[in-house]
Amino acid sequence: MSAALEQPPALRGAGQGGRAVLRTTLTSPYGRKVRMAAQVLGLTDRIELVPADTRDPADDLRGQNPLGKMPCLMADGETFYDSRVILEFLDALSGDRCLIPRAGRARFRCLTAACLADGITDAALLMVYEGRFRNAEKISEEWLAHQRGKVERGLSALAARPPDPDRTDAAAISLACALGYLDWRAPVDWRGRCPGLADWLARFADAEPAFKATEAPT
Ligand SMILES: N[C@@H](CCC(=O)N[C@@H](CS)C(=O)NCC(=O)O)C(=O)O
Repeated sequence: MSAALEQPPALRGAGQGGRAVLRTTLTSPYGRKVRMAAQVLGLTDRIELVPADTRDPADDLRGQNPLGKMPCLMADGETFYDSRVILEFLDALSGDRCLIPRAGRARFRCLTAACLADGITDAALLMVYEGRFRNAEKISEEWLAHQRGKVERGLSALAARPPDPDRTDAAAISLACALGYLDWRAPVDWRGRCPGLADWLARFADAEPAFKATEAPT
């Protein structure tokens, strides 16, 4: 059978009803990217969410992703991580290719903006982990300042050139999830520093129902 005639993969897996399995908590900002993408692409019903505990050595997650990180998607006999790869996989699967432009300069601009937003989340997460994994007397203010600089410079760059708030692509999803995480963990006063980005998030949340629908329950 030629590749063109092959049955397309269908997000099948070991979840209930043969659904694919997504390992993530509802609070993970990267997991939220995937949950948002699935909703935007109309794939939510084909994915079962199975919570993961990244600190528990007995959790299967470390066997599924040797890095022990979530999100991790098991679909169609394969395991996919990290969130960027999963977004690309879901986008390709949906056939619409609306999250990441297929080719050209627009593709690399979108991916770079998404990486910048993810990098803000990475730095904010490292600030949170500094408090979580170290005893109070060992917390490094220098390290926290180093990470805070990344968050602040990243926010300034995105405030200067934000993605279109009326268009849900990978860059907008990453930025919205990064800002949602900053709201939750508050490692910097991002709303005070970047009121333009606060306006951006409000407009994006109005335009894209998947943002509010994927908020972690409080
Ligand atoms: N680049 C990864 C980052 C994933 C990540 O760091 N996830 C956090 C949870 S929000 C995690 O699994 N942390 C556990 C660890 O680093 O051991 C992605 O985009 O998926």
